[in-house]
Amino acid sequence: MKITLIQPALSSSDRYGKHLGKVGPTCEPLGLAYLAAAIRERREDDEIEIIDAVALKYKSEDLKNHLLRTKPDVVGLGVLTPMYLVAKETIDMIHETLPDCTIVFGGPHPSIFPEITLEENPNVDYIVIGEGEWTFVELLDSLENKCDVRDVKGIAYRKNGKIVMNEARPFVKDIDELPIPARDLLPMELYRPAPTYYIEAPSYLMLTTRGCPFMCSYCSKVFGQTFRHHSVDRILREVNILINKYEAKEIIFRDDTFTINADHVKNLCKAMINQGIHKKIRWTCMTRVNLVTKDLLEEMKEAGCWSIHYGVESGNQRLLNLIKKGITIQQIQNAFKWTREVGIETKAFFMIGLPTETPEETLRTMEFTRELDPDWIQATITVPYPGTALYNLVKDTDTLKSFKWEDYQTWAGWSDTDLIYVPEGRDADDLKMLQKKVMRDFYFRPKFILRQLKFLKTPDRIKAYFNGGYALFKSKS
Ligand code: B12
Ligand code: SF4
Repeated sequence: MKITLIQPALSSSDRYGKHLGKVGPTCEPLGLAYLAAAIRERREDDEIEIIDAVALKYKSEDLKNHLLRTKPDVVGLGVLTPMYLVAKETIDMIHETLPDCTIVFGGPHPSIFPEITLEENPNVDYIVIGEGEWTFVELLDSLENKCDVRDVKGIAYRKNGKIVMNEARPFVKDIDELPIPARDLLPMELYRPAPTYYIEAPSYLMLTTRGCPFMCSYCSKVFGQTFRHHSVDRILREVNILINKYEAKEIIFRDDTFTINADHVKNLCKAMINQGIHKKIRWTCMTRVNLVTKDLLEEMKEAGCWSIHYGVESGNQRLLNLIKKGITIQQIQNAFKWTREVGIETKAFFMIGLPTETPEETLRTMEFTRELDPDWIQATITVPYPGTALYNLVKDTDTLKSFKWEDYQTWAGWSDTDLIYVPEGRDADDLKMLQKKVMRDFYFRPKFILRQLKFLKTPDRIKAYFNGGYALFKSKS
């Protein structure tokens, strides 16, 4: 069979606005590369391609011409909430262009709303819910053999005009059984992360874990509560492919919570050092402030970790408790202090406009960004993504302003989209202004500028800093 996997074309400027969009990330759709690898392993005769319409800057017409040339039997689209509208338009175009092609939707958005998505998209044939590798392979087997799909766990579809939800598929227990993502099908030379994630390109994404046991109320978890990690051997095999085949200078471990299992991370660090990997690449990761200790950080530093992104979210303990973040202000302060002491850069994610957040609490968060003094911050506006506890809490109230999924953007302050969610008593324009102010007040400090001068080494970074600074400057406060 001929299978084409597509990442729909939602560009960086669609998401971050005209100015900030210039430094927005263009990242590998790893989900599609995982699927392609699984198909290759189990269905050797298939022809598979991935079209990353974002990286390739494909317009609808380009995609149409491409599909007319290649004529796939099955097209699969991976869909996050903000790309839903673009994905919808794309499938209608595909159906018009290739009426016999089977169309499959997967990824976070259709996994959260399988029934509604089928109702709203008569041209979608199947929805794959959750982890897609084995589900998609089994679905393809059934389609090719013209069997009934009722035994394929984890799909939703229409039968005799009615929507059928098959039995759910359990998460993959041993994630080492998943083949290494087929990056050779991606335009790897086109990917650039956001400036705060790398010093020197090429810098590529990699995942070493799936699942997160924490309960943050704003988080939509694709991979469930059960934490699973790859073995050290499997991780290093993939790292070596990135270094040797794709000439990676850096790796971004984009796991939700990289350090959940400290012993495993220590073993990984030791193996990186033993194999000399720490001399070939730098790496960065994301984790929680309650999941680091100074000795763990020391080992990470030695193994090549140059920066860590922490989810801080707020400078107010009341709000941290409310969103079930499960961390304390003291833990935040400790983690940033230790990380700085061992010589790893710190980056802090903050959220503006949390439920019930007062103007004074927003200001307190702004002060906290400076007191904590990380190397970088990112302040986004709270968006209740479907499938989260926060969404369920607000969906029937008038604080949720819209179900236009394309507006579910956390960068509304920059992109001029309307705010999706405005906590009671707060003003949308005020929140948008505050998002810009938090960032500008942080970045336009002499201390920040002087500290960052040391990184202005490559044309890439000079351009990124210039565009980032310009975007911050241009935004009206
Ligand atoms: C890397 C990443 C990014 C990257 C790249 C995104 C991309 N296109 O892949 C960047 C930085 C660009 C990004 C941006 C955003 N992201 Co993001 N991101 C992630 C992260 C950390 C990893 C994604 C990943 O590679 N996962 C690993 C692969 C294996 O999983 P997967 O992509 O989900 O694919 C599996 C299944 O979903 C399924 N599947 C996926 N596609 C398809 C297609 C078919 C046909 C089939 C059958 C199956 C299938 O099978 C795959 C294999 O099991 C996830 C968190 C996470 N743990 O997944 C958040 C996550 C996907 N992001 C999220 C969000 C909210 C955003 C933003 C909206 C944030 C913002 N600031 O505005 C933007 C939107 C970007 C956009 N284009 O619309 C949410 C999605 C929520 C939602 N309802 O859609 C997540 C889940 C984070 C979270 N916990 O809340 N993100
Ligand atoms: S925000 Fe991070 S720590 Fe919290 S539940 Fe989501 S993945 Fe887990």
